[in-house]
Amino acid sequence: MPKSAFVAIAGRPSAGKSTLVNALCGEKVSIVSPTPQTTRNAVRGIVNKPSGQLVLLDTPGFHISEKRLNKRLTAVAVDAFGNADIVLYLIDASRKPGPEEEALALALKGSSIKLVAAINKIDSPIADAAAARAFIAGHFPGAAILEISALQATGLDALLAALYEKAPEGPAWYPEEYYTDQEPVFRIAEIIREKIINHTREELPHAVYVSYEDSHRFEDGSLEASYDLVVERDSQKGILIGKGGSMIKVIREESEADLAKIFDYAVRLRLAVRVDPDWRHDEKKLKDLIY
Ligand SMILES: Nc1nc2c(ncn2[C@@H]2O[C@H](COP(=O)(O)OP(=O)(O)OP(=O)(O)O)[C@@H](O)[C@H]2O)c(=O)[nH]1
Ligand SMILES: [Mg+2]
Repeated sequence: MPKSAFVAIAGRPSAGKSTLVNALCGEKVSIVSPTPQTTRNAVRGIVNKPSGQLVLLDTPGFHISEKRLNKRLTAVAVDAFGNADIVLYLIDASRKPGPEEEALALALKGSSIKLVAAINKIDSPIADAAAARAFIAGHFPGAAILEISALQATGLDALLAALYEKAPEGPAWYPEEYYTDQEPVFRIAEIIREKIINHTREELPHAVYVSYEDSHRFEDGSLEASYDLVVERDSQKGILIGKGGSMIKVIREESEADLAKIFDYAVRLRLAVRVDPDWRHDEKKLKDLIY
């Protein structure tokens, strides 16, 4: 009987959760950036092996903050932990475990789910795997602890073996050829958001959402899709547009180049910038965008 499990990935912002999901799936499932709080949704990546199927749930980083957006992100993550068969707890060896790591460990301890722990970024010159190991062993005595580099794809076979060992028997949830269940409209918006995050600094990456407006399919199979890059204030519009439209052009071109690798049809983007005043304070909007 093959195995089948939902595996939620838990970790602080920038621990490398999305990089790991992409490495395990062998495809760009989830967007990645050096800016914390990049992932905003429980994004599913699917691993298919002869021994069965793992549905990986990438989650927003677990972060302690009074800001509405951050609270919502953490709530989405905690919700995913509760809905999983296994939690894969990812700890960043290049950062000291502080109060936030303690809070995350406590949140995971409270639930009765199976846990596998992985120490990530062991390739980093400042990695302290021993400190991470001691922290995990202190909170989860007897837990399986793997050492990996999601970036360099090392230690992943042993990690998969540990996950399959814990997985219950059961039928696959998705057809074997699937590596994600995301709709194209969402994936395109995410790729655009990744380019925005990677080209802007400080508050702007957090102040933007990407909204699908409409699309048109041509006879040759290509797709033209319109998206709005939505900011909180008028003063932020200029940054995204750039001098003579230079920034929005780079965002569009880099996005289209990535999309050409993901889809087997050409995607042309029409991007515009607009303001949705203080959207991060709007509870209903946050629920629509972050789930
Ligand atoms: N050196 C090193 N860097 C890594 C590794 N894994 C991820 N990173 C880097 O860490 C940063 C954050 O990676 P993400 O995968 O976006 O982290 P995340 O946990 O998904 O972050 P959020 O979505 O913000 O919670 C990026 O710059 C990655 O390139 C690793 O194994 N080694
Ligand atoms: Mg992420």
